[in-house]
Amino acid sequence: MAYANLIVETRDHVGLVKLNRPEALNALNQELLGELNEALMKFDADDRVRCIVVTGSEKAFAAGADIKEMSEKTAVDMFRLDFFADKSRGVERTRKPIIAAVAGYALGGGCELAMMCDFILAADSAKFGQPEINLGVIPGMGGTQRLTKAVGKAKAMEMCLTGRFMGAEEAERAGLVSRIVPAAKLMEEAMAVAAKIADKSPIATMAAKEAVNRAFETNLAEGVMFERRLFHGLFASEDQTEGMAAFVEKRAPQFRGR
Ligand code: CO8
Repeated sequence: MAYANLIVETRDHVGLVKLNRPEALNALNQELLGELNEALMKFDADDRVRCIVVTGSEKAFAAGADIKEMSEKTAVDMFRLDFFADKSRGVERTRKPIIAAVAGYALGGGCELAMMCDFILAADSAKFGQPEINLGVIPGMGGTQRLTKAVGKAKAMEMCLTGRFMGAEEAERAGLVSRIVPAAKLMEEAMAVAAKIADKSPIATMAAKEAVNRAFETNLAEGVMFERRLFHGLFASEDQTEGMAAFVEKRAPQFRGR
């Protein structure tokens, strides 16, 4: 299906979503986020897709929520619409791994969207920031929470209070991104990582995602118990039998998601 603000395609077992509002540096408006929600839910329901990559352009992953769309809204409008809550839920609800491949600006809602994904692969041109403070507001899609968990209080507080941007190297040092790659290689590398994930058992990658995410929601004892139960449960899958048999037989495993 064609979208007004996205380019969506499937390459082998990888679903690729490219945010495509170049005239506004991929600023997130309700229409774009609604489309993203729909595209992700479709990928999640499609058995051929085992990993998803979300990206933007060379200049901007996304320069934030659309300030022009928000500027006329009242508090009642925002509350009534539950602004962006529903529309951004697709990212959180997707059970398959999502990689954010970020080049250029990832600001405000753009930084928050990248952080909602499972990990961020950054081009050396990436710039992260929560500049909402310059507009008289604060992050509203989880930025104060996810940035703090990712980079710690000192950097998160400084960025949210001053609006300072963080370059790729600082972001990697601080733990916001998994790796930096040259901008020209970003998509090649993101697709290669996604293909590597897509080669694993999709049951196991979903379980790994759930278990790592649980670390943010619960205490250590509960998290470890959750992980152990998922680990035990994976022994009911054909993929576990295949993975371990393939190791013993010194051959490559064929995971079928069962
Ligand atoms: N919204 C709308 N339009 C934008 C946005 C945006 N966030 N960012 C850029 N644009 C538009 C510009 O208006 C411009 O359009 P036009 O040509 O029609 O004037 C076009 O994109 C190109 O932008 P610039 O000319 O400004 O490009 P520069 O290279 O000079 O600057 C910057 C790039 C530094 C990224 C600059 O565009 C900028 O500062 N943008 C705004 C960044 C920002 O403040 N982001 C935070 C927005 S608020 C937010 O994200 C809140 C999230 C929480 C929402 C959840 C609600 C519950």
